[in-house]
Amino acid sequence: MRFYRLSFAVLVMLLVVFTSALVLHAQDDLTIGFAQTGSESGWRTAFTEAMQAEAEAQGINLIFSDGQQKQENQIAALRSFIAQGVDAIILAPLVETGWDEVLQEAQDAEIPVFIIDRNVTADPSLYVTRIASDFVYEGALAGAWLATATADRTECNIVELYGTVGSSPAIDRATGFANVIALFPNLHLVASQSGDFTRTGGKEVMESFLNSMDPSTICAVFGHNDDMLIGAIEAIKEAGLDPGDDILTVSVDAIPDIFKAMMDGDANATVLLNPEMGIQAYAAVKAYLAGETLPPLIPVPSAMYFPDTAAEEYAARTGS
Ligand code: GYE
Repeated sequence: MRFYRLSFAVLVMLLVVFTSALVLHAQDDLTIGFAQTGSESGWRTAFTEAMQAEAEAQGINLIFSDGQQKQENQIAALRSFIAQGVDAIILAPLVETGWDEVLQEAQDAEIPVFIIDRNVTADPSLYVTRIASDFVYEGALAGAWLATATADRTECNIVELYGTVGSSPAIDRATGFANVIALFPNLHLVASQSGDFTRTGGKEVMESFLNSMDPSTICAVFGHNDDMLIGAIEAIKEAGLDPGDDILTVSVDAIPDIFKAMMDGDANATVLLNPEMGIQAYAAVKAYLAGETLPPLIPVPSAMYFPDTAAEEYAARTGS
């Protein structure tokens, strides 16, 4: 009897060792398909590089696809990942809607999908979790800073450089910003137009604002990202005005070039969007594949930066 009890215990132990070896083995050979939106901004490029570097550091086989700002390319990438039988898919969606069908296809093929960065409106049962920052909060932070910076002004007309239409950061940052400025009667949002998160788009939109209204009546510009704001800085200078002084600026991302603009006195504030999300994303994939249950959202914290630390932040990011 004692012998049987002992051998049963040994059997259980062997089983545990065997299954954990299987899980470890599976995680050793992890193949993940990553569908990126494109390379529209400095932040996006930093995010792609961070995802690739972290995959390499962890020995993950990352199949990367650049959607080139087209949802159909991203859907095709997901279908190709499914056909290749990857262990998991990480999707950074361009826009919020239109994902249900392909997410259902992944689920039917038993391939778990993890959403990263931007949000989707799809049924949450079609993906495991989302790793992302709170874009409404980012917009609110930008609005709160502007309210403080203009507290001594009776009127402040603001123009907004809107991100990609239909993308969650554009929708949410606009909402967070509008919610806060609505609390301050001196703040007025007088114009908003999409620059598609690109530098050239931001410049064109700012030029059209400067041409369509008396430039001296523009008190501040809110850019949904730093790249559009940097484009706008050029337009403001070309119009003979002083960005960061005649027109206050606030934007989101905290890329090296916005710190450079702060060092030059051209930009006033930025909200951090951390591009180092690979660490959390791959940890989530591994935890899920090991049988853990994950929360529906894995939050990535934000912060704000101002000219006083710009040189330090620039040096930390560029090594110069
Ligand atoms: O702010 C912008 C990029 O999806 C939140 O996308 C992200 C945004 C980011 O193009 O620079």
